[in-house]
Amino acid sequence: MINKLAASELVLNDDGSVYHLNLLPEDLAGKVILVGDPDRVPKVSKLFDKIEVKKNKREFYTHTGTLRGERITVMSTGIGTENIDIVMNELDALVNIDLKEKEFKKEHQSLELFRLGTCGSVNPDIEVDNMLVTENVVGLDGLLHFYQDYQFENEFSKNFLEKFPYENIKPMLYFSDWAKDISGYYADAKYKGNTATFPGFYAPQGRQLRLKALDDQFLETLNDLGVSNFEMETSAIYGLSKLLGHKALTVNCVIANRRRGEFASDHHASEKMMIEWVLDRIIK
Ligand code: R1P
Ligand code: URA
Repeated sequence: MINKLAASELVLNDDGSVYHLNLLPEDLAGKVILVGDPDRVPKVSKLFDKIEVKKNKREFYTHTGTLRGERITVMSTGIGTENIDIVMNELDALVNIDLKEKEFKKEHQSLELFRLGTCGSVNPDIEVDNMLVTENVVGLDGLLHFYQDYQFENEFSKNFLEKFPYENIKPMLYFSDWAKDISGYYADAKYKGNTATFPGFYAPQGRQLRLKALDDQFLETLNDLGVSNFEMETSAIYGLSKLLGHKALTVNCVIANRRRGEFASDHHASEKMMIEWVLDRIIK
């Protein structure tokens, strides 16, 4: 492997910060909350004791501060796995690459990443306004096909791949080792499940406005294969965390029940409940 990275490969801003996230290594804590919506960042950081760093570029807003004496970062990723590709590689560069020398560090640092997102359930029994922790994730987005050594196997993935009926879509499956032992953080979560991540919100998730989706039975088919909920980031977070040696755990607030056609009556209240629930558990 080439050790010294070219300026075109590890791109830095004039102040030495990583190109898209606009952060320096000292701006980042070891525990990082990832949210999709930039407006969710201040909703999290207002619960910190103090905020030391506020930086942004494009859809990537970062606040770092302390909570109950521990350093913590919250960052928005925007929508989609293509943004997660940037977030994960640049977060990793901040801790595992010497940005001045452009060389890999000898000691590996593992980050603890917590996605706090929103999702739609495809299991009719999973009710809106509740949180769901992702154990396994099915990537139907395609990002991880561009990396080597990407496929992870367990019982869920074997069964899913064997029965997945759509020939033109190549699923990638990952799981969080961490979610298997969530006793440390999320033991009392109401729902644990298998999340599917998509490269879109409408037909990719089986929504039909004026255009027809691939299959009228898409939600039922995926639910029958064990999928509990749909969103747009977790496959890339779990897959790249695994490859880069970071720990990751997703909690999504269920704001839509797709099978019953229901949407949360007040998704801001559900989001607030999720933020408080997670912060209470990750920093005691
Ligand atoms: C779609 O509305 C967005 O909401 C979900 C999806 O994953 C997608 O990013 O998550 P966030 O609320 O974290 O953005
Ligand atoms: N986010 C998604 O990606 N899908 C939903 O149904 C709800 C939130």
